[in-house]
Amino acid sequence: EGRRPLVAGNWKMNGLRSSIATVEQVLEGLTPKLTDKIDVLICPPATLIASCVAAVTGSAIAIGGQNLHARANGAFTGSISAEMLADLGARYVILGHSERRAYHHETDNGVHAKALGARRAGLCGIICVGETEDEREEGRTLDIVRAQLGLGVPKGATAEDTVLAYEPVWAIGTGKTPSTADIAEVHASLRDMLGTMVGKAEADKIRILYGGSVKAKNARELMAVENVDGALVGGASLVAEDFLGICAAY
Ligand code: G2H
Repeated sequence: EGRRPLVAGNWKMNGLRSSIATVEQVLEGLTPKLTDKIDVLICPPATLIASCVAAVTGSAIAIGGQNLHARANGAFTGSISAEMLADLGARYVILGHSERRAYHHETDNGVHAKALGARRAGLCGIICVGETEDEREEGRTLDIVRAQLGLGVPKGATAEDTVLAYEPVWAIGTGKTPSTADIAEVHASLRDMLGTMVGKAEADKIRILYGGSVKAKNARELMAVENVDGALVGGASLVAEDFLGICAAY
């Protein structure tokens, strides 16, 4: 398979200029032995992208955004385009995170448009999917995530422009995680669906991250699950020691 794992930190709406120190600590703590094996990404708030990029220049750490507007420019007060993120040196962008879906009414079609925007600007889009607690209890998990994938991921997606992240909504920031068997089932189903969309050869190259209460303590077990190609980390990415502990799962 040979998929290179990606450990991605999502700072959400956290971080002031003083938080650049966290990036520097992560940088210091990453050994070449580790960065030979994995890709490391930090997605700070947009206000810190430029200074984070400056802090990691020449290193193995990539910087990304947490959202974008699908259009390249225009009268969209308060919005930031893929081109603007790329111009700052961002290389990835998180798309369709459940918090954006819940609080900003993002739809699968909207995520699709944003993914096209990311591709247009040369960014890799990390497209998030995941079921709510009710949907899981109703046995609809696979239907939900496959529908989100089918509508959100654009035609012709490649491993260069697309990463998937499975984040069960009920596991986000709650300390709860699905069983490894449940994660394996969802990831296998997503990979299968990707295969029908982009062909098996490309689907086998696209990374599928797990996200939702990943901590240094559970990372080794979660990252060992088949078809789990890394982690999308929220809370535990805010403290360098915790984030490095997750990276060390590899
Ligand atoms: C899920 C995750 C990061 P946390 O949102 O995307 O957050 O690790 O805090 O559950």
